[in-house]
Amino acid sequence: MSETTNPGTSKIDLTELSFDDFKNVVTNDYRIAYQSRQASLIGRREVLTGKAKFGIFGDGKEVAQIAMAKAFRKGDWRAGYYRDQTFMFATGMSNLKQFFAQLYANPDISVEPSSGGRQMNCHYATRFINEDGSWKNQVESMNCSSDMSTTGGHMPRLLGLAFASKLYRQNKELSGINNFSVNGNEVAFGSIGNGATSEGLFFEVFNAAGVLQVPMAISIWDDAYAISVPADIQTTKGDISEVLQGFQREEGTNGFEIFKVRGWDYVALCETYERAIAMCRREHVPVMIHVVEMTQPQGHSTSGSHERYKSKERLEWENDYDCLLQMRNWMVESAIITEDELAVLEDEAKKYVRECQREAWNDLLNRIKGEIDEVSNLIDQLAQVSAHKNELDAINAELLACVDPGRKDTTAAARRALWLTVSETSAERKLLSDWLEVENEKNTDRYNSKLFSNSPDSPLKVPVVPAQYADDAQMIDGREVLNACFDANFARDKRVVAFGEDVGAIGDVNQGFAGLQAKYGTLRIMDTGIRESAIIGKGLGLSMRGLKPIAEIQYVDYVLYALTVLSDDLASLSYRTAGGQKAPVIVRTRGHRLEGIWHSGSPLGIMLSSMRGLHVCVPRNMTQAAGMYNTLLRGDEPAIMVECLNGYRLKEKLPSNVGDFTVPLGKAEIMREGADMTVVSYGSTLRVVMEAAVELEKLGIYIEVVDPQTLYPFDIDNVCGNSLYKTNKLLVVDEDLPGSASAYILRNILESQKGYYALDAPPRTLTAKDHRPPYGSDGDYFTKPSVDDVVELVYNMMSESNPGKYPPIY
Ligand SMILES: Cc1ncc(C[n+]2csc(CCOP(=O)(O)OP(=O)(O)O)c2C)c(N)n1
Ligand SMILES: [Mg+2]
Repeated sequence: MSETTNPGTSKIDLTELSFDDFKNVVTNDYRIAYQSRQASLIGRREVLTGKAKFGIFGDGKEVAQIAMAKAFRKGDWRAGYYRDQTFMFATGMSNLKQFFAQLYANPDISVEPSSGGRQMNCHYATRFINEDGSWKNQVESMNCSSDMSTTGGHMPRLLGLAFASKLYRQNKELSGINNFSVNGNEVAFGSIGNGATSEGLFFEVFNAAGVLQVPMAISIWDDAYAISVPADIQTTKGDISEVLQGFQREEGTNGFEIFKVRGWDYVALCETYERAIAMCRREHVPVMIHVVEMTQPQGHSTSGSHERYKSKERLEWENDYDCLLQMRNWMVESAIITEDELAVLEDEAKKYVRECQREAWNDLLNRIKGEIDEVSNLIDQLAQVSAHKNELDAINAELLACVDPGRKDTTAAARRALWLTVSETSAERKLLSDWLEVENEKNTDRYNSKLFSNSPDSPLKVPVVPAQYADDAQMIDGREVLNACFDANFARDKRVVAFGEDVGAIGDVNQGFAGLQAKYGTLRIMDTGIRESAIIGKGLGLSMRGLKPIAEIQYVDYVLYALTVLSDDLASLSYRTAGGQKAPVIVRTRGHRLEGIWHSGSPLGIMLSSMRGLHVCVPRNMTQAAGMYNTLLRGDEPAIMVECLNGYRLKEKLPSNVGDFTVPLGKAEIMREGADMTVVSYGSTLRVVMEAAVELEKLGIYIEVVDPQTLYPFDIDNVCGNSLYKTNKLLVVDEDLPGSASAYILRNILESQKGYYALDAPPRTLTAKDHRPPYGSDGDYFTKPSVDDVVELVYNMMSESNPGKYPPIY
């Protein structure tokens, strides 16, 4: 069979088409929808017979997606959810063979380009960056941002994708950039289930789009259920477009254009999408198309059957109003096609889908069979010379008997054969272990690669440019150093934009952007509403479309309000697309000690464990922060920067190359040398430790203070570990909770850097207490590590080792 082709769907205009053309268009649409339905039916069977793990399909949603695809153009974007296979087939962004390759978790991106087998089926993505990480031309392709399984999780990204069109249209400085936009004409298409509209993210983004007036077209696929929970438990009045009527744009107001259409009415759907999207594209008004009366012919997913919770009447209604059946009836009644012609079409479609399924299955199976042959030959050869012939034969027999074998079976067989023969030496055994080594490398690439872009533009590869200082360099407030850095970067690169709460007019609550909106305009430095998830979503969408966003979360404590977007979407993007997509967002925030329970947070442990896929920068002062911004703004990977809240007014020396010097990520610095103990700290506690070092010197103790500067990556050159080999004692100080970021740091030093072997005393951590810091200086003193705490803990550790020299203080 030739490579699967996607006929695509064409515009339907009853006034201009001849009957034959019209018939072709309609027939072709029906064919795509019918093939898609077959894919769902076969897909479910493949799961139930054990060839795939799980299946969720777009049956019952086909016809609306055909209509939506007609309005989708090159340059446009999709951010949707797991029901959109028909849309993906109809636009040509995916095809049937890829559909099955994903169902079978084929890790080869040439066969399964959406996720390289990493995501469940119907989780789509187009690969919009090249192998080397560089951008493809997005204007010439149709673009699909990567799906997630979380209901509504994609909404913030959708907003950002739409917002990019607005900036490309309105900011004339961007007009020279033509591989991302043509005058902002691109529409961001979203889809979401009726149930998922109950999520907070939906409402947050919906409101933001109404305010921002962006070309966002959100389709709600309403099948009246969210798994088993019916609409009246999900939605006020049981009807989302009804309750959102207040968002309807009126004469002289902003807002949405809201449409409601039935999911089985092909003609109405085509007309609605054509009208809605034209308006959205032309006027940059957000539109919502509420598609009602949709069905789920096979229930929600392969996890259960809907007969358990739908009434007999409902199930009968779903049969009668199946969109394919309704479209079919309409085609026959309107004399567009005959029953006989349809029978041929349907028969061919069934065969075609089956063929695609078989090809996809055989593609994977044949590769694995080849690997089984290889490894079983090697085990067989080993068996001939081994004292464990019988056991090795048994391993082989088990491998060869595997039903639906996978790579875990081949690798496990090789590993077990090597265990058995651990005390033997032979050329045959060496061949097997060599094979395993090569396979392990390939499997690491298949299953563990691309957490970051790792491209030539990775921030880890940005050249290091030291800060330079004029002889008469000014000492200025830390915030002014940052301000000068941002100013230089806005001037240097017109793609840089910054936004957040109070970022625009007043230049953020600590004045880092002060004066910059007046200088660079409201399309570069922007205020936003109080909507942290939407802020990060904007960053995601803008950065996917070639801009360089600095998305500000006012205080680190409010990062939690954007955590799902940061963790589920941004952090996992590169990994879950196997390097097919990237979003180099710089998240700017500030934290550590100040005053009050929600203004003193330092939840680095939360960040480290939920945002693997972002660099985590914890600069000790604003100069280091500026250098890290300079690095990140020249790189292509996402990061979060936690500035020290209590550092903006401390004086720092202004580098003469404030917009150009770079602080490399993952490079720890020794802040003070000492032979008695290695003390590792970062952010605001670093200053505390430096003060403590002065006091300790008076007690005859010399600590070596190390600032890792970034927690991810952590101290690439083993500066901490090497220091520990000198001092043999280790203390980690931070103001996160006990066992949080400090445990992460310990693990890096003791395990990864092998520091354990250098210890001559138990390693310690000094952190905040288990609760949040009370408001007030006393609350801070008794909750967060103070200079006094550091001095005493260091002293006590020395005293434990040598009580004669360091008698107990009290
Ligand atoms: C954040 C989150 N909560 C819960 C789930 C589990 N879940 C998956 S699909 C689903 C129902 C979604 O219903 P709806 O939005 O109406 O879409 P439909 O599947 O009906 O098309 C639920 C609860 C999830 N994936 N993500
Ligand atoms: Mg639903």
